[in-house]
Amino acid sequence: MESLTAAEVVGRTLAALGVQDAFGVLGSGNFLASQAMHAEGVAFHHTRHEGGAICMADGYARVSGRVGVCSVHQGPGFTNAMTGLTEAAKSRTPLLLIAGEAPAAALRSNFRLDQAALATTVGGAADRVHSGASAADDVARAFRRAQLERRPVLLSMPLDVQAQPASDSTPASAPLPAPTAPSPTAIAEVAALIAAAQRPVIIAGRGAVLADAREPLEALGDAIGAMLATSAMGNGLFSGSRWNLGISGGFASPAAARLISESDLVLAFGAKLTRWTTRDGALINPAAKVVQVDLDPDAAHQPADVAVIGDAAATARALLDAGVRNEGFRTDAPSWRDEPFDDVGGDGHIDPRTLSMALDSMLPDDRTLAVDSGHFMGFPPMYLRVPDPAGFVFTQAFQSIGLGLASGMGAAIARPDRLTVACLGDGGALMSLPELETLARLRLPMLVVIYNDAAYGAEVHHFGPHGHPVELVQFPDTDFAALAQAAGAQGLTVRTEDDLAAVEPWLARRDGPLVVDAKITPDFCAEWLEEAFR
Ligand SMILES: Cc1ncc(C[n+]2csc(CCOP(=O)(O)OP(=O)(O)O)c2C)c(N)n1
Ligand SMILES: [Mg+2]
Repeated sequence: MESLTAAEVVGRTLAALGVQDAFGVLGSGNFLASQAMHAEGVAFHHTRHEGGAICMADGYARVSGRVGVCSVHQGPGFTNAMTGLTEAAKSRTPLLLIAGEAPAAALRSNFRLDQAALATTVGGAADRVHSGASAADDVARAFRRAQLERRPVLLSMPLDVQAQPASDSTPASAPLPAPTAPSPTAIAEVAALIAAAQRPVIIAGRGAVLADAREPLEALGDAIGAMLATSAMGNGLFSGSRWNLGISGGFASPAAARLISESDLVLAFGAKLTRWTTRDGALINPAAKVVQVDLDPDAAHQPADVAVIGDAAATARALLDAGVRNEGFRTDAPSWRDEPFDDVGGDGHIDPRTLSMALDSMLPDDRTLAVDSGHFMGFPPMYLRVPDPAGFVFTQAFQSIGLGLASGMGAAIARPDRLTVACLGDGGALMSLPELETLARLRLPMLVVIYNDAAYGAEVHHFGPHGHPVELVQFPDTDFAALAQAAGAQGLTVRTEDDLAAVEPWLARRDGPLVVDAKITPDFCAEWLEEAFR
């Protein structure tokens, strides 16, 4: 048999583990491993910046439930991926990042860098291919760790080790352990609080999504008469339910916010109750009891009356098994679409709410919504419905701008059965501009909507009202339709609702990406942002 190198075995092992797609930028340090996995049938999606590659792997993992795989060159290839890696770590995305590494003895290599320290400092785990003999096991261990710990794992591949002779070995695949069950004492304490409550509300977050907890949480809601809500990260978990209040926090409609703040028992499942989910605590009634169910004992951002260490689904089932019942309080959930507003469009600008509502009506329900960061970011989750949590990719765990486009692209590759819509600000779009070429080159049938106010609107609305000059964060208008066309995508400029009619024929074709440059009213500030900066 022809002899293999460790680099080749890395790629072959990833294919043997069932990896179907990988994302990356190739350099000499990751070429051979990536080529080897590609030769074994793994689709390799080449981006133009490692920041895009890591975000694509993250978005892919979030909507598919599979491990995202990203491949980068050592040193700068790796450091270019740092922001996306941090976002993935904070979002608990299972992701494997394979990276070249300068040989241990190459003390003067330009590429020399303590990659493991950097990866762990941002919340990832770090491992290494130790030798040719161990290469297959090293890959399998790192891969499993990403699944088990639900976080990104860096697998560094020192160049000298990559060249060592190695052989394939079938990676052992033990089943993943059962979800953590809550303690009976904790269940009894929660049951007592439920029995004493008049108006319980369930707020489910990303932990509930990862635990696949919709069904037991809905059953619990039925049993105890609770209204249902999610954090922004859990958006979509209760889609279609009559009792679904939507997102708790700044993005909640006034009617939903009132109902949450009137609740006397908040049951948080896999939701940290951050300042965003609670509007700085304002949505939690001072008299309300708070129950925090999480795998992480340190998850709570609010003091909880009862903290339960447990998986969200397992805990909801344990409560049902304990026979909890209450009449509670339920009412048909309000929605943003029922809230009237005065359209502020005109003068060549479209109101971002009008834009979002019109898109919601036009686009197929079977969709994935990816949203970048910025002032605009509330409009898509408020007005554009998603079918389930896999239909929502919200890259806000690190609150970075510029991650939404590539995350959406990864999601589009993972779920070609759905229309992916990436909503970006003009600032975030320009920060991720290299991936416009990738988007066009890969011919992803995606809709990119740029909420273009020709400004870092978040900063304009933050500092402007306090009397600061804001010209530094206001820019000449960018023609994104022209940029899209130059990159090989279709482009459309939208200034009125009527201009959106041109999206319809594209929807029928979906023959590659369409970039909509929506010139939104620049001086209109969303209420949630106004409130956050007050
Ligand atoms: C990488 C990064 N740099 C800077 C910021 C600070 N920041 C937050 S929002 C924002 C403006 C984003 O502008 P744009 O994408 O146009 O969205 P808008 O706020 O205008 O809706 C900036 C610069 C950030 N969050 N992340
Ligand atoms: Mg902007």
